[in-house]
Amino acid sequence: MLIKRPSDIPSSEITPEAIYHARRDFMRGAMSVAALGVGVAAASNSMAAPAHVTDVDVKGPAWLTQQLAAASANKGVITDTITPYEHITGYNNFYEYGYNKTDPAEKAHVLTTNPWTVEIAGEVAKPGTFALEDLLKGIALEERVYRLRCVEAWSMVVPWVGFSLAELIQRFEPTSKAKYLAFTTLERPAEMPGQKSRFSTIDWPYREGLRMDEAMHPLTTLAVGLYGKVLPNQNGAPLRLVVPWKYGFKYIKSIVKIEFTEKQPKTTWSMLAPDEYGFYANVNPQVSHPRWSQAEERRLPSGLLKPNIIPTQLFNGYAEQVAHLYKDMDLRKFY
Ligand SMILES: Nc1nc2c(c(=O)[nH]1)N[C@H]1C(S)=C(S)[C@@H](COP(=O)(O)O)O[C@H]1N2
Ligand SMILES: [Mo]
Repeated sequence: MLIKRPSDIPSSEITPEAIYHARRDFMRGAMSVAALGVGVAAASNSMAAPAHVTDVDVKGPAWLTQQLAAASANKGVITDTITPYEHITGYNNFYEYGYNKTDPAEKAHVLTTNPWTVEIAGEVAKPGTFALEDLLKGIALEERVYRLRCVEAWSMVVPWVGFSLAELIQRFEPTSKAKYLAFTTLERPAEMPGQKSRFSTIDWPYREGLRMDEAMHPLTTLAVGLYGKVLPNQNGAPLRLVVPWKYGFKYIKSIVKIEFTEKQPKTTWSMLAPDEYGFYANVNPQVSHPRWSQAEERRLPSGLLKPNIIPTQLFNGYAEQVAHLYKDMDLRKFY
């Protein structure tokens, strides 16, 4: 395996894919070395990960690490350059930890994500509260490289590891009344300082929702990993939603409850500012936010000298796959 150690290459030359694939190869290598009975420690030393990767000390339970290592290769269809790990894990929106982009990376490590349970409720034949491990049993994880477009007009390209939400939905046997899904984030102020803040305007817990056909779409993903590893807490560990054709605020993090409902559920940002943020939140360059245009986006990494501004695509570039879901809808009205 002839891969330069990423730490030996000046950062200006690092292509994110190189790091990514080096890491994947390393994980595969470590697995086979372990199987041969050779010391894994020695293998780890010779293929040390770059500092910024080990900075985020993501330790998941053994069952999850094993499931991640067995994940199949990218099923995404895009050729965009993957955003470097340190940007995906260092520039976050997660108001449970504060309003600054660096708050989540600084504070989310205290969150206890193991054990973790998810309540399945509402219009299903088989409701219950399930340990994450049981929820994921028998599910084959896949790498999925998708664009993420935040409503604030920045974007990145993220190599998630996860699976189609549809797979999970079918297990619980939704009733004929199940028209929507309502998701809820953990509420645990002791570990989420933003939930205690007097300056917070959010009515905790954070909530999101999808229409059933959106939830069943094969692109709609529940992610448990990032860059082949356990999802860092700042990115919504241990379980977060990914809906690549919608604005980032739909990608609810650290999910503890999924309820099947007959009526459209209330969602955090549309409750807070209904004129600015809708339930649908489909990426649309033609429908401006009341305070800014959505025609363009700043693709990370982005700096003062190289802002890296690119045009925003309808449905974030996934129109071919998802436009039919909205064929009879006025996208200006249902934003
Ligand atoms: N619980 C919760 N989920 C959340 C948020 C949040 O503040 N709390 N922010 C959302 C927003 S606005 C965006 S853009 C994405 C950012 O995900 P990332 O930090 O993994 O890039 O998470 C979304 N999910
Ligand atoms: Mo966002």
